[in-house]
Amino acid sequence: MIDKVVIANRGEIALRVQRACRTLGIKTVALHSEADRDAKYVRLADESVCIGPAAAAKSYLNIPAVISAAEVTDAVAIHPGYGFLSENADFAERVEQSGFIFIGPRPETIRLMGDKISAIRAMKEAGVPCVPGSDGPLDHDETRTLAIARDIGYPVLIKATGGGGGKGMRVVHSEGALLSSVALTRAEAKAAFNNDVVYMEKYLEKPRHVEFQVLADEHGHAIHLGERDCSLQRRHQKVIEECPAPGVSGEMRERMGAVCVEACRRIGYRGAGTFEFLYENGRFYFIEMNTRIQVEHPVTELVTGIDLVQQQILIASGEPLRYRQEDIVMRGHAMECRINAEDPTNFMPSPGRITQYHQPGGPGIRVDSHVYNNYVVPPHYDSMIGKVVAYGDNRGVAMARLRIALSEMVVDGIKTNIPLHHLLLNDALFQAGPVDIHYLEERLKA
Ligand code: MV4
Repeated sequence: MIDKVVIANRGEIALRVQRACRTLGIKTVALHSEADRDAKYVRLADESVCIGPAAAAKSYLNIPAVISAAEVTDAVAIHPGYGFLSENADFAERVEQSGFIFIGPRPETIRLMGDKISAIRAMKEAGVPCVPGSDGPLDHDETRTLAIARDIGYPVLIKATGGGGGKGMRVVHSEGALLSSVALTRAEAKAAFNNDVVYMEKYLEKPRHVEFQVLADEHGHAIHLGERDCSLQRRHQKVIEECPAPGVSGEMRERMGAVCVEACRRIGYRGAGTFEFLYENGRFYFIEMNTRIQVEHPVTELVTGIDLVQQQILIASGEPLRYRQEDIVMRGHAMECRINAEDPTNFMPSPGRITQYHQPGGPGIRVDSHVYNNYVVPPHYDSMIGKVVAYGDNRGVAMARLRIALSEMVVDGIKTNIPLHHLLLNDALFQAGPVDIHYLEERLKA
């Protein structure tokens, strides 16, 4: 059994993982950079180790430093959180080679899913519906590339297999622009990811982003925990997420959930994972799989009542899943606002001292945040300082509670995106139901 976990992350997720460990009676080791030395969650941990200077490359991304910290504290397992080393297959491999448990999927699975082409191939073989496309890399035969695009039909999207977070993508509207666009995407991908392999998909013009949460153990059991809608995003940064996705019927959920569960079995998936789909005209198209716990996991926790981080740890301990699919009941609706330390008008980061902090509460409100009065938001990392999550019997109740919670919340001394959340929660179209992935940016332009 795991009795001590190293938390290889910072901020709200480090605190979230720490809470899950404590609930399970597991000791925690907080790793921190010099910039995070005084954070309260670091002091709350049973032990802490400074792993380097503020720059993430020298601390939270420093693999030897993380593994040494596990060695000196005699820990059993390492939880990577999200971001940083969470989807680094080489890291997972070195954790295991050093004799520790990586709380996540097998390194080979992370590698398989980290390469978009191999991920799509594996999913297609497992029966998951994918976007019509090149079914593999584009080669240097221009006639063939032109033929694939003609076959798919314009517009098409050129994507880098090593890409992510929206980098390394280009929409092509006509044949005349195709070959130069492929060459440009290739060159950019080579520069950004040192991998010039690109592929082609039909470009879906107004999809929603709907993702399915899964849990799988080492014993061949897998379950799904329904879906989330994360369409409200700006520059590939999600802003508001919700569970369930409005308009996805119980029948559709069961069908797509079963598809994801079967795919987990086929690839021998282990741990928590997310299947990302584009959802357009009632159809799902797989685009990517995330092999980590995600920022927006609390909305699923509120609707299913299951602690996903605890489940990750139990699975990593080798335990069989305690839930069967029929035990998973989705009840009510949850919505999450990501609170960022940023200027709400120009989205510039706004680090600095929080001179006054007041956290909202009341029925159905959950706040996941590591900040407090006089906390200094460091300038070195992502600007998210926490999440306000609301639960209610239905979407309207959840949204009303979220609106009230945000109006109670006080974060003085820095700028935050709370005004943007008020705008969105009061937006008639978003209130009325689902919006597509372009809605927020179009709304901001208007
Ligand atoms: C797409 C697409 C339309 N058609 N693929 C963006 C990042 C990466 N996760 C995949 N992305 C997209 N792939 C096809 N075939 C549109 C996007 C996309 C997007 C997807 C999810 C959430 C937000 C997005 C914003 C812009 C574009």
